[in-house]
Amino acid sequence: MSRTSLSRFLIEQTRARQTPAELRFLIEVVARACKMISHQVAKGALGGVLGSMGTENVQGEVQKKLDILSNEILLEANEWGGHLAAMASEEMEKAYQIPGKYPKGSYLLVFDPLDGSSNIDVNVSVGTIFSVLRCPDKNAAGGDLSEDAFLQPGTEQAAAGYAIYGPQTMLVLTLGDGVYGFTLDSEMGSFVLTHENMRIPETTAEFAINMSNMRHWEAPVKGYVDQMLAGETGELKKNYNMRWIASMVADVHRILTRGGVFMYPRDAREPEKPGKLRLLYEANPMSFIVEQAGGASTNGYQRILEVQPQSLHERIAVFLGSKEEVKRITQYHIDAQK
Ligand code: AHM
Ligand code: MG
Repeated sequence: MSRTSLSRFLIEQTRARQTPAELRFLIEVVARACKMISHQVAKGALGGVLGSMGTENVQGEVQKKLDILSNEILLEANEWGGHLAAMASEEMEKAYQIPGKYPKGSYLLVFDPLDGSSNIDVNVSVGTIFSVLRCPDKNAAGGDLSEDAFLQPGTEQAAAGYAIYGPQTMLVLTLGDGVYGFTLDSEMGSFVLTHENMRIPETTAEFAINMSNMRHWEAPVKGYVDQMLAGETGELKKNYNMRWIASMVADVHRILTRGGVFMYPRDAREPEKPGKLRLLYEANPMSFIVEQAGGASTNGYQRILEVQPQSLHERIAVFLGSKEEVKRITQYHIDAQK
């Protein structure tokens, strides 16, 4: 059986869609970095990589050793190739400038180096999420790139993807023309196309939310989840199943595979924060992937991809997955405003 490697897929895409070679190179470099992260994650206790660093990131979250290691792997892999103008990471307060000794390119890379960190020590799937933006021309001239260059709505993404480090390591990718999944053949060391044109079923009977926060939710979310829990006797008239892995990559991967709706609403624990997940590193790339797979994604009121970011580490409420349910929860929010 002839197999399509990630490299071949990218070359064929480049030919068919006139994707710039620089973008192809960028994706290959990110994929290579993900292979290295996968290798580190798989070593676990044997590699001495489990546990915390004893530091906090800019969002006040405890950093795990693997958070830092994964961040360094992505920076080192991507800084020298000449394809990037700058990078931004969930684990770094400020944008990362390409060192002066290397050429600069026309793309920006934004990532959450290891999402789902709370699962690292318990051997549950984690992942890397990334988003690629074009660097606005006005900033291309040289010198340090301002943070403003990254503040583009998700509709401007040139590519987005995630790697999931689970029973298999997979890379799931969109270049804006469908979603493709590649499984890492660890013997050959290459990603092989195994999931062509991934599609999210429009309807579902499965939802994902951290139920322990229920008492902090806003009324529309509480009302919607109450109806799902009521099952056949409620207004939705069907029984729902619930899953919550607490790794967005793993929850989104399940939804891409068999449907479902994922929710991380804003809540009253920290009222000044509009949700837990980050717009640039998590919500935008995942929303791009989900929409490209035929699903939908909103913050309860608006399509996430159309939200104009105000700052690098901005947070947002996220409702994404099967179209019918995302439409329903969005309607609950809109009705609550009337
Ligand atoms: P992280 O980027 O610090 O790992 O946080 C994001 C993660 C998501 O992967 C997941 O959906 C969510 O946080 C889980 O949050 P909670 O622990 O509140 O259930
Ligand atoms: Mg994350």
